[in-house]
Amino acid sequence: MNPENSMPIENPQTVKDDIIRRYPVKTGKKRAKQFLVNNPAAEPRQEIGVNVRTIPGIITQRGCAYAGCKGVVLGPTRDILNLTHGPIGCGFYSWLTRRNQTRPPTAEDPNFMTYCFSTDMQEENIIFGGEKKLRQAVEEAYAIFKPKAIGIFATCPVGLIGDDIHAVARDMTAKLGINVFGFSCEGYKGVSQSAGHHIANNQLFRHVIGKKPDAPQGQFKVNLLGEYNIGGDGFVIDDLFRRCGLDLLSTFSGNSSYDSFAQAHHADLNTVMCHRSINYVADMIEKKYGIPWIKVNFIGVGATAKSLRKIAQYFENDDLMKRVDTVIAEEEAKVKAVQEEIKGRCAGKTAMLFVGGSRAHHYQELFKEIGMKVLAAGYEFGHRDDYEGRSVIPTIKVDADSRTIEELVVKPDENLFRPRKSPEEMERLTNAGLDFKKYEGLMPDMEPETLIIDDINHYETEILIQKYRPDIFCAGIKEKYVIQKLGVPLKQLHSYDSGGPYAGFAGAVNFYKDIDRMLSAKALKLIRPPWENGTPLAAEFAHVA
Ligand code: CFM
Repeated sequence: MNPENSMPIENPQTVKDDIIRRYPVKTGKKRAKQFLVNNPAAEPRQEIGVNVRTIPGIITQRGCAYAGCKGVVLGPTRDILNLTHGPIGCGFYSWLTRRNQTRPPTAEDPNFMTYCFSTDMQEENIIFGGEKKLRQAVEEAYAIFKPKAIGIFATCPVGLIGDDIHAVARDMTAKLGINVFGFSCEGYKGVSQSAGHHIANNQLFRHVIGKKPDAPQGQFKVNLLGEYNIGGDGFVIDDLFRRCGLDLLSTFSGNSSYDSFAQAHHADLNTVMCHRSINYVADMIEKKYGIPWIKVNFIGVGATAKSLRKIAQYFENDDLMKRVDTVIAEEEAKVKAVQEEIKGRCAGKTAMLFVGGSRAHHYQELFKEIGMKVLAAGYEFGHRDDYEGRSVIPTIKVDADSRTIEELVVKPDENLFRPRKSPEEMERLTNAGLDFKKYEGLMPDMEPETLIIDDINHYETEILIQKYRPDIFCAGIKEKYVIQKLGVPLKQLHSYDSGGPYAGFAGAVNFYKDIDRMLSAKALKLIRPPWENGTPLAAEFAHVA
């Protein structure tokens, strides 16, 4: 029963069938592959259809490749001057809305994140070409800001008219003597922003990582990959690492700088937080420089403690392990009382999470810790490995859309390749339970009979809410007000609304409190959705033979 409205919860298979039945046949067939009733024990294991184009006409939650490249991966880097080559809207709408924070070490250090740089293409540039304007913009930006590096980001029209941003980047590198590189991240380049992550990361790997020869000081040198410092999450993790005695060389890309990327190859361990956006970089760094990687998660108290212990286990140092245990004990003591109190009010309440490519999984930890149940979840743009685990990677079919994304061929670097652990050490650590390169994905972590829906759309969201009336829905700004008008509170798990940080122990407390407050608020409960309030407008698809 759903305690809120005492309606019996429908059988999930019936919910799925009911949703699929309402689509035109072809659309229904496609959507059925992306829509599972979870059965983690199934043999053979369930396979989900993902990373395919959204059907035109459907209101998706997804973003574009440009958003994934310029906004997600390079957006949080403060001293690379990010120049959008395109009409002004692309630059404007990717300007700081993600709440990715940064802290330059001193007031003199550059921070370009508060600026929005664009070539502001006009019709004339579309017709006669925009390269001249791009050259001028790069020179002007250099003259004013004197950055170490400039990134040029292509938008859809740039790809369509064929401006060669890479040729401009090469010329400008030669002329200005700084690192200028381009990203062919036209919005249409892939089926979602996931393609843009890959384009961004390939270029960082090619043009920046490994460029700083001097090794920084430190005993336990790590990088954190796939943490973007939304709402200050990265600051919380930085603080935990510092107190444990870990030396964080580089975060990709929360609170990052050009030099931090350039020195990443000096680390002895890579830790991967958001698997979707960056797992291939961890693989490439391992191949080229010999640095192993492990999956971590700093969302949730249990997950944070486990991740810190995994890092300490890797370094096989008793002092480090003791320090980590002390930090965990101190922090857990502070969290427990809040957790228990809030659990008293939230236990048994229900949540749905439809977010990006990793948070729909990671945030389930926090809900579980206060006794809440997740009824349905899914990614906007996850790949099969994010749902089913990395063991399926060799079986993933490469289709025409993924073929447009370059796969770099990486070999061990002649001078810089240095395996951090011998094969015997790696084996010993693996046998002791340290899983290298392992991610099990979202599906095994969810209860049987929950719904797993990839690239959920507005229409399906509304039916889910009608049928289940969850106590809270987690998604983004595009969904927020539509869902709240149906009487259900929406927590933004992209920008966190005005809240956060939610990472680590301190972040968990913030999250529990925010959820508790949202579930206790009475206002939205007064709103009756259309189906409980007279006759809603109904429409049917015309089934054309
Ligand atoms: Fe990774 Fe992200 Fe996410 Fe992502 Fe994103 Fe984001 Fe996200 Mo919004 S990199 S996949 S492309 S954790 S911007 S910080 S919240 S959709 S779940």
